[in-house]
Amino acid sequence: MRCRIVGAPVQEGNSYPGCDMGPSSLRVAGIVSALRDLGHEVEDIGGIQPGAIRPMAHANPALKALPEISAWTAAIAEAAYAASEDAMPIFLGGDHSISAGTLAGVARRAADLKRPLFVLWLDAHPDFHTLDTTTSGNLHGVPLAYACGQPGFRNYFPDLAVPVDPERVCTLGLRSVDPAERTALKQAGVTVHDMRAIDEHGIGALLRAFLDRVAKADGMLHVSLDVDFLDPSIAPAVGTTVPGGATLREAHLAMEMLSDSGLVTSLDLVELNPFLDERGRTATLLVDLTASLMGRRIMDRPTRSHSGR
Ligand code: DIR
Ligand code: MN
Ligand code: MN
Ligand code: MN
Repeated sequence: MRCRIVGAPVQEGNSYPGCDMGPSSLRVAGIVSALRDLGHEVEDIGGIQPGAIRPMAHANPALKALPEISAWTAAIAEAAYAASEDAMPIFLGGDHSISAGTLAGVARRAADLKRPLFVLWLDAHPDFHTLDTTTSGNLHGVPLAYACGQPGFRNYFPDLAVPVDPERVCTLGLRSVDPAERTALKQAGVTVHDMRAIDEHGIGALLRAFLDRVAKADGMLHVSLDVDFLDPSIAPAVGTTVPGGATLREAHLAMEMLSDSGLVTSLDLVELNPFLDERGRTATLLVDLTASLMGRRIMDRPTRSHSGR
């Protein structure tokens, strides 16, 4: 497979600075060599530059860095569209606001190819706020709503070439959902699997059902992996840790099933804050998970000791 690594060093969508170092940390942790070792052809195109910032006023006084994230979204959407032409793009965040752009770009690509785009959102949070409903004002809380064409983004974020159909979105791992998000997710018809569903049914059964839908529809599949999907005990390097997340094995099983499916056409690795990491532990885990998603199997895994490295 041809993979294209695209850095999106955005930190303004999050109130804890440091996510702009995410791409560097993932590169140091060996993302490129891990993919090459699996036989993939890897091109690292470096980092996206933000577009021109234009001043903006909005009625929601909580909003933070709206002009900056709007400019980033426009630049990332263009880059994502271009990067997905002849390769599988792997976007290195950056906070989760980058997915406003990555989803906009890959949705446009899927529309060109006349294939339905499905989205697997692996996160403690659904990031389904609009500019009007967010109370934290952190724009890493809005990308999925924006990409799904929820109201209130016009004149602030770039117009979408084509929205993602919310009925083709599956969120997995939720355990922190704001009231406005609950209502909007239900109304839009997003498939929501919270941590309780994972506990009760197992991550494998939930993911299998979704992958079957994608396969039946001959869909493309975008996977968006937020570090806080994982339990903080294994992935501490994120500003918004929430206890009770996916275990190491749940996460690897999900990646291995995604790999077997052959359906994944693009990937985000987001919210890694290397300033909060323990000697690259979380970055290394993200690289290992990406390797599982791209074909590494237990029998081929490098041996890691119990020291966690
Ligand atoms: C919360 C937290 N729903 C917000 N969101 C986070 O700020 O809107 N998303 N942390 O990843
Ligand atoms: Mn998120
Ligand atoms: Mn999150
Ligand atoms: Mn987040």
